[in-house]
Amino acid sequence: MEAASASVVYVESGRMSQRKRTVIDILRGSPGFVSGQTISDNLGISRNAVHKHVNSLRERGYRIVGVSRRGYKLEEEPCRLAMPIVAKLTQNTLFGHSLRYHDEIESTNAEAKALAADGAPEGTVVIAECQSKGRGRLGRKWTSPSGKGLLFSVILRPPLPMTEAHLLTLVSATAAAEGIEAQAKIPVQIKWPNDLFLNNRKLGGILLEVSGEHDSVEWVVVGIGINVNTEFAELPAPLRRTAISLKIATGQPVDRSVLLARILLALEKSYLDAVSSGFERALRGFRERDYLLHRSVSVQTREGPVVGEAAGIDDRGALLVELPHRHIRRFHSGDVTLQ
Ligand code: BT5
Repeated sequence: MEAASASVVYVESGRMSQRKRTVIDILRGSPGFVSGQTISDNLGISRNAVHKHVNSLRERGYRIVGVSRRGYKLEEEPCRLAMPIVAKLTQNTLFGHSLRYHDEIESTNAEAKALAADGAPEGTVVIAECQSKGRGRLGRKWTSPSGKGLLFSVILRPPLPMTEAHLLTLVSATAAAEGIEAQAKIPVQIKWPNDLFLNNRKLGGILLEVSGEHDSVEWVVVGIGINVNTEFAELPAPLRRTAISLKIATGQPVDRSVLLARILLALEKSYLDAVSSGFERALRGFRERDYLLHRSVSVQTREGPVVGEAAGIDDRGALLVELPHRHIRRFHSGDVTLQ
């Protein structure tokens, strides 16, 4: 079901069942606790089923307290982007003409790919508060609590050969870094090829997916995930040693709607500049923020790890690594860890 307002389309995921909506409505309607029995009578389901709905709502960002013999109380609803503000700040721009907002989705990249394959125009943006199957590269996962990060994907139709499409990862990472720096007033670094880094930890990631034939790109989907207002305790345990959010770094909450608009505007500028004048500006932006430069790194390759000192990127966006005897090796893709 879709409802259009200005350039924003609110796409109802349809994934939240009527029962869950009713549970929320009942809790909203009461300032105090509501017993599990009241909810189960109202819905005609068992108390165990009520408990399961409550747990699933908690996963979607609803803070519901449960106290035995008293019942449940809704303390906080998940934060939502103010899409009219995003639309206003990006009005009359290429990346502001079609903003498709989802409360919940499997993956904004998967949705944008389906739309692109269906002919959606360049500049279509898919945004979600949370993803049930957020994707990283190589089948990895991207996780983010509802309403706390930025999760979005932009459809591009660049007049580029397939051999240059990967450079759009650098364009996107640089633009995202610029948008974040302008808003949060902190320097962001980029870890080749697709990570946004802050205080030696991962703040965000870019996932580029490309379709084309022979030598011409048909469409590109740029997916961007950024930890914005995520609290340390909300990070999944395995990420607590490697990840960071803007809120954790600065102690201040960040207006996600303004940040999204800033990044879309920066991305549009860098993208249009890259397709009309080449990748020099993006390469410069990357080099100013190169997290790996002069660090001892290990690059995973099919033949095993290659260890050396990171020596920047070349004009094709390949990572340069200096091996013993000043021998420089180029990597066009791969995973890099610090030694
Ligand atoms: C990335 O992959 O970093 C690309 C992430 C792109 C996510 C966006 S969200 C919107 C759009 N829709 C999607 O479905 N995806 C895109 P990669 O370099 O493969 O890194 C993935 C790894 O990052 C995981 O294996 C975790 O170790 C780590 N990770 C997952 N979630 C994280 C988070 N919130 N913060 C920091 N690290 C995270």
